[in-house]
Amino acid sequence: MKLSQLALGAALAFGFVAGAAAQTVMKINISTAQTSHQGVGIDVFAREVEKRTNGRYKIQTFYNASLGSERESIEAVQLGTQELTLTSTGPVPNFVPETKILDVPFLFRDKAHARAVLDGPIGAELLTKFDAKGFKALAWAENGFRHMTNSKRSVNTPDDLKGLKMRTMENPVHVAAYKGFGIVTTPMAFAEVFTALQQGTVDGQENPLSVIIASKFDQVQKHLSLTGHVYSPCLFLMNKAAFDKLSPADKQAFLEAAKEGTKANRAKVDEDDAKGVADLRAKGMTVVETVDKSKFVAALAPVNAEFEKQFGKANLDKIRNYK
Ligand code: EAX
Repeated sequence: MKLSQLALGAALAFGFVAGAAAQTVMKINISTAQTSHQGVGIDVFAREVEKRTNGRYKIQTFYNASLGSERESIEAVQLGTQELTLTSTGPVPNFVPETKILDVPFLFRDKAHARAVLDGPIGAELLTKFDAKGFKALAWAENGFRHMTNSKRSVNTPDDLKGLKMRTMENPVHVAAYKGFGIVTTPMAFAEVFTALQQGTVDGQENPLSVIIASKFDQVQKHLSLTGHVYSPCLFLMNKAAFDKLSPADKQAFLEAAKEGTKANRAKVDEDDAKGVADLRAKGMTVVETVDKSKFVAALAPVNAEFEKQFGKANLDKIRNYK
């Protein structure tokens, strides 16, 4: 072999090794479809990480709970067997109990209020609570205001909820609140919900319009009521050790990519909220657009008294009155 050939071989071999070493591949997943508000969020996140690190980090995206349910994925991120996940905060209190306060029904007036709280000092402080549990919480994102669907009847007043068997998230605050409405609660991972609705294991479920649309629940549910009973945040979560290994500039890149992902994700929630009702009616659902919220709030008075004891009225008021 000529010297020049040897040099070329060495350069190729070195180039290959250096190239392989220079790109770190990480995984992120969601429980909903790629077309969903969450899918848009992680697709933008992946693109922005690659762009901002000049391709040194590649983010592989997985949809439809193909890597596991939200609870399983949070666990995997905590253990470090998976680097990243975008999840609703539904199962998060099992890991970081401080987030539970956000699940209190009728806490937020509207999306602008919720986003302001999460993007402000209250949200920032909550994000720091993840560090001690093995996570780096990169940013809040959004699932949206949750609404009730079922196969039995139109829900106009809280009385209409009595006796309905509904799937809930694996979240203690939700379960307590929905029991307060007289709902028969069945906590279940999201991936099982479509089949449970189809087979009639449960009568209904509750989720934001974005999730109802992306998951085609109109195929297995007749009635939708815009109860907006609870706001559902999402979170970009990363394994803490994986984050700590990044250079300062790359840390910044991941944080900014998550912010960009959130922007796209919230824009899609807004689009779904604007078009969702017409879309779901066209697919055959009966939609109650306006309910008397004060009646739903009143029905939860005993449960709310419990929540005020548990979380402290001052803490709840701090969120309620945040401007
Ligand atoms: O994150 O479990 C749920 O109902 C969630 O809202 C859904 O998985 C989207």
